[in-house]
Amino acid sequence: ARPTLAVVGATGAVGTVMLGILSQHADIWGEIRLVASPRSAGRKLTVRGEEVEVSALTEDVFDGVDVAMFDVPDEVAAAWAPVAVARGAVVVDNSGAFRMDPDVPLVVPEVNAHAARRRPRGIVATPNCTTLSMIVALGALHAEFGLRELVVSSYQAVSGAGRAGVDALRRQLSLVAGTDLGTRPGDVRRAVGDDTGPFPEPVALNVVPWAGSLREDGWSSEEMKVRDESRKILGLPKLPVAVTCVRVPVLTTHSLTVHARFEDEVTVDRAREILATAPGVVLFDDPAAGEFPTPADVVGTDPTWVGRVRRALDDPTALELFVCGDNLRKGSALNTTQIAESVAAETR
Ligand code: 11C
Repeated sequence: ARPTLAVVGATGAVGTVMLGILSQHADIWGEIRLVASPRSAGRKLTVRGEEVEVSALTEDVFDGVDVAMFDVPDEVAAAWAPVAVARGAVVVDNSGAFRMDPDVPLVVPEVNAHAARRRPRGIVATPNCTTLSMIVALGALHAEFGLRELVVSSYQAVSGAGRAGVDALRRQLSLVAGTDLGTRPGDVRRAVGDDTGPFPEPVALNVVPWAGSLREDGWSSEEMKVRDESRKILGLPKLPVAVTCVRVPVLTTHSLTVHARFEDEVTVDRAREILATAPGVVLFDDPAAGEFPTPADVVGTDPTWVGRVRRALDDPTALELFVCGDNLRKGSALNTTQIAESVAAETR
């Protein structure tokens, strides 16, 4: 019999993309059970062309489930993933609750697929969408050149903050469209009002150098995640990583500028060969022809797109890159689904 899958958090921004991906990979699973908070229970969602009623998150909902994909807040995952495991499921979790647990592998199949097989807690974690938007390309370069240091800045889409982020940008854009706002200090803020949704400042006609919550010494939680998770996935626990996370008025697709320093001298030609052939990566890099990835073209696609590949002007061991990845697909739903499918394949 084909295995049973539960999707926990089926009604969210990532859950919705998961259902779309599951509909495209239709022959893997037997039953697909959709689970959400009691507030959403009873709603009907479409997956594989069929309407499925959403069940409330209870202990019993995991009976008979082989794999459970979770996309819920950290505290919900922390409480409920062990319940699903106790009922016999392997959990693939997209929250931050377990990523840095030494007994939970943090997996990106193109980079460290082998890690998913050692899971003493019955849980496999999938990284933060910002880490994921660059790590497939970096993993390929690391395998050849040996990574020594990373300096990155992110340009993060509002859907990283879920439906509330999307609603906030749409609302703000409707308030500033067709006006002359954005020409005087504070005019956008006054037009948008105090309700800036999940962001600390207006995001329409703006960039906001903040994502997540405050950690020690002025760092944001998002910046710490990019550093800690990159180290764990690449198996480089001391890798120096400097990150600045920035929110931009893009709906979906995170971008990053990357300065990556390697063990020895690198050539752009070899880097381009690696990126052009790495699974899950598309090299789109011809500035003379106006070709480089942008979120407007990358959104809705699966790969990590890389452009603007240059050798650092002042360091022959370093590369500069511009990377884009759909934060709801490879950044969350697709990576989670890939891991769930590889777990299902083990048991067949
Ligand atoms: C964002 N990457 O763009 C974040 C949201 O640890 O999975 C995802 C937080 C996480 O806001």
